[in-house]
Amino acid sequence: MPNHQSQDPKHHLWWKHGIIYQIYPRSFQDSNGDGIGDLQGVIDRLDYLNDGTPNSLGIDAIWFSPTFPSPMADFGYDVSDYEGVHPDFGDMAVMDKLITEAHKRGIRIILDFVPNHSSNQHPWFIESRSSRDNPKRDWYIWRDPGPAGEPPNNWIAVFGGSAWEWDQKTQQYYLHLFLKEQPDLNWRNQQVEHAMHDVLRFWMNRGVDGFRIDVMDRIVKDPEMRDNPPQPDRRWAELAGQMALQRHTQDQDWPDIIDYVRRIRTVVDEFPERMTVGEVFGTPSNIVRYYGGEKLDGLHMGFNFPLVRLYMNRWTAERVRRYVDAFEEALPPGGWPNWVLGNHDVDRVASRLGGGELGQARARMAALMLLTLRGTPFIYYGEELGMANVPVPDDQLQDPARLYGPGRDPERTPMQWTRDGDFTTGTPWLPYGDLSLNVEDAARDPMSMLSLYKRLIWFRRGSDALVHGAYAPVEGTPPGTFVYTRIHNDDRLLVALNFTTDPITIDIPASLKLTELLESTHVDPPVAQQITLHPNEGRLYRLA
Ligand code: ISL
Ligand code: CA
Repeated sequence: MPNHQSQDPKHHLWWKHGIIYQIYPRSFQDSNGDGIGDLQGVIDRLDYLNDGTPNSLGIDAIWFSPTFPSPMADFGYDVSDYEGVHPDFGDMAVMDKLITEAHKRGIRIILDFVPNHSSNQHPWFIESRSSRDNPKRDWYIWRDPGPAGEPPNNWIAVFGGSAWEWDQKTQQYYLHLFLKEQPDLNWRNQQVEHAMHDVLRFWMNRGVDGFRIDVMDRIVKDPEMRDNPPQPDRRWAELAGQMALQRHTQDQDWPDIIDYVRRIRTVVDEFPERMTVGEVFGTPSNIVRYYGGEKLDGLHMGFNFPLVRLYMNRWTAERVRRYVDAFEEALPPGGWPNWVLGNHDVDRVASRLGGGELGQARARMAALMLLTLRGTPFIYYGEELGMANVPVPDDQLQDPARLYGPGRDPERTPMQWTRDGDFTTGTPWLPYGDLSLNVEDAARDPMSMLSLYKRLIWFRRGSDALVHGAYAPVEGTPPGTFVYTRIHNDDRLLVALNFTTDPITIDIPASLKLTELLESTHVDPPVAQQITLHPNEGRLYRLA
């Protein structure tokens, strides 16, 4: 049976039918006035996320960006103890309480597993760098310099400069594909692999339901450490800076990564109903390699990122439909899709799509699409409010990744709960955005982004068509529109999206009889077979 067809609901575990909400822990809720969000703060806000009623958002799982002890060189993506909790966020007792309290509400907990690199303050690295014959030397990637003292190869760190750092004491370079404070672990050493597997078991034993896996695509590299070839297409360099001067044939997506992924999966499968979603990039066919092919014995899902890369002019119906169809086609049979509009590394969707009113209108339509496509939706905290990038004054910028402009702080600002913010009683670690956008007011306004998200989420939760149903694009609709059906037995829905800034009239084929307008990102229009979509409007219809 082709992939985009209806799926048997029996095979639907929580991570397939559920909606996953990403929390950047520093920015969701502070409970002790130090201006930094923490886990107790999240516990205090769990009812907002899901109290079992449509007054709440209605999500099924939370993915936390890293919560582990860390010197915070990369705000937690530099882990110095994989089996602890950073004191800024709480302690193990609060983590346990969070897991319990979340589970009481039917919310699953997904932690961020950072396997590619640790912090340079991790005891493993401190040992490894202490001498060349230390037993942990080979836990990281050390190489001799070239003949003139130069780095072993031409690899570039994602955050700029050579990926190799010279160690004066032991007279070798170590590899860091990110900051020099983030040395790459050597997964080709079995002790490392086993130690990292034990990290997964440690958290699953505490009740954690799954892992978002950081930089999944780079945990092993070319064992011969050969140079990356140059990227001949210079246009890429303008888009993405230094990294794009090379083709990452040797330090990304190395062919035997899948073996390591499969072994991670085997460990995760020791526990019932656990889930992995990995950070991978590139074409649909590259992403689906990480699902493990026909056997689906790799990741449960690889992030499907094309929508997070869409800016302003690239937001077209034709392009988005192409992405959707390409991913559906590339998935192995039974492979489950997923959709992402934003995360802690990219501009907020409302800003990317144009900012201001245009950005809001497009973000509303994007939300309707996100929550009606086939596959698991990921929501980045604040997206449900329509939060935009927040301009952060230069002297308050925190993100070390500042190669291209302000870095990632503008999309990491505190959640806006009320007109006063109410994220903290102290000074927030990053400034608030425009506080006229806040949960308290938005919850009272049926036209707000938040109310739209809540309605769509709760509708989706009760809809077999949206959760399990087949996806089929409707052909022959006017340029600038993307229309598709979601059908499961007699639950039949149609989604119509207008990506342009003009009204567009669509003649819906007579075989698809519209009976009821269920949702609009604009205002309620009358029901007819011929529908005129307002600029940037998306609609959801019931079919006869
Ligand atoms: O290399 C890239 C694309 O090919 C980058 O997009 C890179 O993989 C991405 O930035 C990785 O992000 C993740 O790991 C980083 C961390 O700073 C990010 O926040 C995290 O999402 C290092 O751990
Ligand atoms: Ca705090």
